[in-house]
Amino acid sequence: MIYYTHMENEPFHAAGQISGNDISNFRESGYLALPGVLSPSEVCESRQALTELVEAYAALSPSQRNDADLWLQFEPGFDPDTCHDREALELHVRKFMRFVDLKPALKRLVEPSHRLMQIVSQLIGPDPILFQDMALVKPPFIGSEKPWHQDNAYFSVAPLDSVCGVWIALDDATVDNGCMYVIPGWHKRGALGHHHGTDCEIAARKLPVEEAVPVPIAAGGAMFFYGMLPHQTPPNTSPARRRALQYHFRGANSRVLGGEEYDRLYADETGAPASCAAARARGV
Ligand SMILES: O=C(O)CCC(=O)C(=O)O
Repeated sequence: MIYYTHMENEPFHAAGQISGNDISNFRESGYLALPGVLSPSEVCESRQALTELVEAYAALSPSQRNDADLWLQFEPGFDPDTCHDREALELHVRKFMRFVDLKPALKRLVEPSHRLMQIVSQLIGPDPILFQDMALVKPPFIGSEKPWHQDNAYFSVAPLDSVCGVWIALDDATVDNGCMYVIPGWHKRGALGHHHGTDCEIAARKLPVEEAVPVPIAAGGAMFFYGMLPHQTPPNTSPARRRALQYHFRGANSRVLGGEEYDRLYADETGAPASCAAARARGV
């Protein structure tokens, strides 16, 4: 059953049900964008939770920050230890990681009864396992690019099609403020070699970047996508914030492999290990 939010007239997947067509589109294109996966109040609580994490971080001394459970990454060139203004601190955060045990509002979204989990279960099977939580927040004007990559380059999970990322817009994500871009269907093309440039990335010449499509999503909507789908987000060149949560799940029967086993599985068309760890080991 699809409800409508009173705010934006966007469908709200209150019951977490998706159609057979949605599932076929996910399998064929490698992604599925849905509006209203979070309710307006969940969007508001999630934004508030991120602000509170920055407040908690601001209260720590530099040495406490190194030891804290909470992990924040800032935009290049910004030193949080020399900034004593909380708002400026928040507007330079690029990434948060490992917050589900710190913020109940962000944990509720991945409880089995939540519509988000019900959608993931319909895509990769029942009882999906959460194995990573993060927030990617592109501040106005300075939010930097995330280059092309496959998320499986960062992981070591088998089978490769058992990984599903869920990227949730907490602000309207647009072409100007850095929405997702994907290459539909390229989750079926196998592992693509990664190297370390500005980040762990796939060289653009290995991809048909002319086939890339933007996936603008209104706040509360989410993109579900395979760990094998190449994707990228451009810099935020606008005055608008672009906050997003991202959770990664693996299927109930999936396994976490050791390095050598994963190097054999996640290998490019020549058989060369393609992951970020393999690139680091080769010094590229
Ligand atoms: O939200 C973003 O800007 C990039 C997210 C992403 O692709 C990732 O962290 O793997």
